[in-house]
Amino acid sequence: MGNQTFAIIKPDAVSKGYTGKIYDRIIQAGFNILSAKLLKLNNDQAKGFYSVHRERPFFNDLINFMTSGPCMVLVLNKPNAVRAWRETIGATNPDEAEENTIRKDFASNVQENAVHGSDSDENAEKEIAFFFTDSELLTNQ
Ligand code: IDP
Ligand code: MG
Repeated sequence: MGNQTFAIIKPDAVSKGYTGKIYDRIIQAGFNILSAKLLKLNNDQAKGFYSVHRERPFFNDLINFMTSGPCMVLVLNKPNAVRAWRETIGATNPDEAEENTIRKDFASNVQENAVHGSDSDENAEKEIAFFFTDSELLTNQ
């Protein structure tokens, strides 16, 4: 299992002022932040990032949501990072998320669900490379 995963603090959470609280959760859960930046996705970035979902009925809404305002993209480091971060964020639908998970505490609904987490080491690597160059990671500085 790899030690890195990719996270997004999504536009709903940034606009509601939850960035700091979610950073606290990241640190309390034992992750090191290897890189982070605040950016506003454009249409091409959002469609490229979520291309696996392009046939899903919620795709257009998802792209509109993800481009609606600034989001924070991060690279997180911890042993078994992908699984550990998915456990920290909870289920996609906050109604199904466990107590004390980020989505349970900060998500509005199944779409505006506060955070993203990679679902495999392979996708973590791809998603990190989508937003960061190697030299932007602390491990390479
Ligand atoms: P994940 O973020 O937990 O990995 P995915 O199934 O990969 O969940 O879906 C990607 C994103 O698409 C979700 O985080 C959420 O923002 C949105 N999404 C997923 N399922 C639905 C849905 O049924 N309705 C609306 N939006 C959805
Ligand atoms: Mg996913």
